[in-house]
Amino acid sequence: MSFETISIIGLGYIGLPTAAVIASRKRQVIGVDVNQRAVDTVNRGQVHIVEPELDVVVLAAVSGGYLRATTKPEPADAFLIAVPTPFKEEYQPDLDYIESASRAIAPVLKRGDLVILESTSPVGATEQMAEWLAQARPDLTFPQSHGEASDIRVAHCPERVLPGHVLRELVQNDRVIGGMTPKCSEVAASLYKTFVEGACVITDARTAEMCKLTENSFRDVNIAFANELSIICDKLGINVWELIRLANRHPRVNILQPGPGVGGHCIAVDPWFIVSKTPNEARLIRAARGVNDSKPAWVLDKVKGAIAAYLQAQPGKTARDVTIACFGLAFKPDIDDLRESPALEITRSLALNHPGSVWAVEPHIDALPESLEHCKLKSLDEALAKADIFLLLVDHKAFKEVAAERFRRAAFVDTRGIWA
Ligand code: SAJ
Repeated sequence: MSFETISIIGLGYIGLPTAAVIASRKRQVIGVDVNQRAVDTVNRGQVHIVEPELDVVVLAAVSGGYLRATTKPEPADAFLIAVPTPFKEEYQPDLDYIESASRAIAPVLKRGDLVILESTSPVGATEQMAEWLAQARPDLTFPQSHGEASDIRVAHCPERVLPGHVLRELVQNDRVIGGMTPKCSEVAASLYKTFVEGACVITDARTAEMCKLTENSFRDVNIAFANELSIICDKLGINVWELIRLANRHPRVNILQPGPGVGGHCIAVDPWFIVSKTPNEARLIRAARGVNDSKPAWVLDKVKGAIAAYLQAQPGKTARDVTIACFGLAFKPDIDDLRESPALEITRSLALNHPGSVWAVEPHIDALPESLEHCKLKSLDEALAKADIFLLLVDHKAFKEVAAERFRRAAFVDTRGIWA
């Protein structure tokens, strides 16, 4: 099957790179987004999100005439939906964005079109999307009612790219393609094969949905194990990072790294999509979420302990005289993304509750977010020279390079094990 025109719905962290990569293969790509500013930015050949190399690929795609953006869906041969799937109250998946995207493309669908859901979704979401499309277009047939004979093909193909490496992983990663019927999978695979160098592995839609949730839950559970170990080891007076290095010498052990908690908008969210469907069965997955979500509070307790020890050693001083420097705000190393970052949450709580100064050191940003209005952004050198307590939150390269005599100057709490 040949795809003359491909439409990407949602020009965010996944949709825009995907649109640009497909356009770089000299296909006509129409990007659709409800945000007029994002659409205008893309049409100028610029980007509204930070991802290495993305600006170059988008500029080439737009100036070459292969990519353009609009707020209103237009006819195309394939539609890739890459909109957010957050959770709402009680960790229930929120499919509102998928529903509005489906309803928005429904009027322009025509016989033979392919619709792919890329957004990370709870099991059953692809079938639900097909149902919304069928309700809006009773004149067309869909796989849930007409199987292989349907007018419209529907598949789920979850994105799996790592922020910071999106352009490489989009092309090199294997893709799991779950069609609502075998023909749907086959047609979807033929689209991905136009730009994916990894294998395109075929399954059904529900397995593809669960596969993506499983990958991120696997990581969450394993990080929770590391985080729990760090709390146990702290109590027992053992350096957890040395312990993990030693245990990982076993050929069948591979423990991940503890930290201040799990951030980003994927790993801390997706396990809940499993829990919400199977609350009684997903016991370990739920417990892991609890362990990781409670880590920031534990870190704050450690900082309290460090302040108390500092004041004991400095009679006459009060907490008001103590300056705390927080090293790192991003949700993981060497990126500028502060979304759902435990480092940001911890710094914010300190800035609100500590009577002395709280400084943030984040080499990847120029200004602090509004939520840190009580905090000051400082350079690495100034913080290392003047703060009283160091709180290491992100293992940025710049922090790993700090010489031991500089960070040993003050008391520190090291949540990443690079100064410990
Ligand atoms: N983290 C630790 N210890 C570790 C590894 C990670 O504390 O040993 C923390 C990080 O600091 C960060 C969080 O976990 O706060 C998540 O970071 P990450 O690098 O594990 O993952 P993300 O959220 O950037 O991207 C994940 C990836 N999924 C997997 O690796 C299974 C990516 O491939 C997915 O495409 C992405 O989620 C997504 O969009 O779902």
